[in-house]
Amino acid sequence: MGIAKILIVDDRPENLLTLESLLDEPDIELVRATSGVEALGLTLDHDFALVLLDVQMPGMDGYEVAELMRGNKKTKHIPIIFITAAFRADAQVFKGYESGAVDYLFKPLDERVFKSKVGVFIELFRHKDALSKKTLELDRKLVELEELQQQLEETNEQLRLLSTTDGLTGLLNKREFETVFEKEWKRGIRTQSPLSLVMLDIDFFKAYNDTCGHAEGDDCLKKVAKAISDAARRHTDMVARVGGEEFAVLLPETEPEGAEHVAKRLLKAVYDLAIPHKRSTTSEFVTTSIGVATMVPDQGCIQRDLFEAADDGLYRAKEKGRNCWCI
Ligand code: GH3
Ligand code: MG
Ligand code: MG
Ligand code: MG
Repeated sequence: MGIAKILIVDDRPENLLTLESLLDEPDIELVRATSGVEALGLTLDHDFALVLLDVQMPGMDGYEVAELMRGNKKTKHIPIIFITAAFRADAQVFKGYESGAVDYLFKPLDERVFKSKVGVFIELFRHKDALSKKTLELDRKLVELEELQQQLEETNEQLRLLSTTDGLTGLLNKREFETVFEKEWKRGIRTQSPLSLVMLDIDFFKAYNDTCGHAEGDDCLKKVAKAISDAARRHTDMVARVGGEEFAVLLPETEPEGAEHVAKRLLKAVYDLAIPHKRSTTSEFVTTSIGVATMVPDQGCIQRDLFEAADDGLYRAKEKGRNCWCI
């Protein structure tokens, strides 16, 4: 248990001695003042559990000290007990309460009454002290919890990215693409607007890997992915890596003409990367074959039909000689 500090204020040293003898306890520390001014100064420097204040003092009297303490933010919470020779019926007693005293004690002091009243304030002080320590501890815990919460959010975001994107290219992965595709298909049913799908496959990529090595193959995949991503310009366009060297671009609310336009742009964007490909029979550079399809969801068709139509287009583009697109 901590030490409780009590300020005793009296202009007469013999009165201070009486108070000291009554308060001679190991868990109480006494601080003495023999004037109002001295007492006020001390209340600013210490955290007192209680002030025992003489009323009649030359210069600044007890009432003035109490009023000034109540008027100061730093000292207004400190309990004050007046010690006076006045009688209980004396009108002065009320003045004391008005100036901010919490209690009165009368001289000559009754030891039992004195000790029990002082004891109440020491108890109160200890409770307050323990409470403010708990509050501090709780504040610290709260900060820790907020930090943990933030870490958790960051981890969740990392997990979300890991589970929805492709590690090599940063594009949506196949699973996320299927989720998005289904969502857009359902939205298309509600809005009855056309949904287009473009499927791309890199030409002779096995040969590219075989001649340049797997690492350079990966590098090529990254470049192609970025070119496709940059060329799909609408913020609603969704680009995914759906196979080793296969990509899908979903174009919501896009008519066939718009989708064909995008297909042409994608074809050119990859070609313009000018990545040398020695074993391609159609071009000196890495190229793609592209299939395009458009459907208004639910008008006599299911989601799978759109995927198969785009895939058919891709197959025909390969048949046609690659580095081209087909509807
Ligand atoms: P086609 O023109 O008919 O599409 O021929 P292709 O060689 O591109 O097609 P195929 O399906 O025979 O080969 C695809 C190759 O893609 C096989 C594999 O070496 C390569 N590949 C698939 N995934 C990866 C990958 O993550 N990194 C690398 N470097 N290569 C990959
Ligand atoms: Mg006095
Ligand atoms: Mg393929
Ligand atoms: Mg291929």
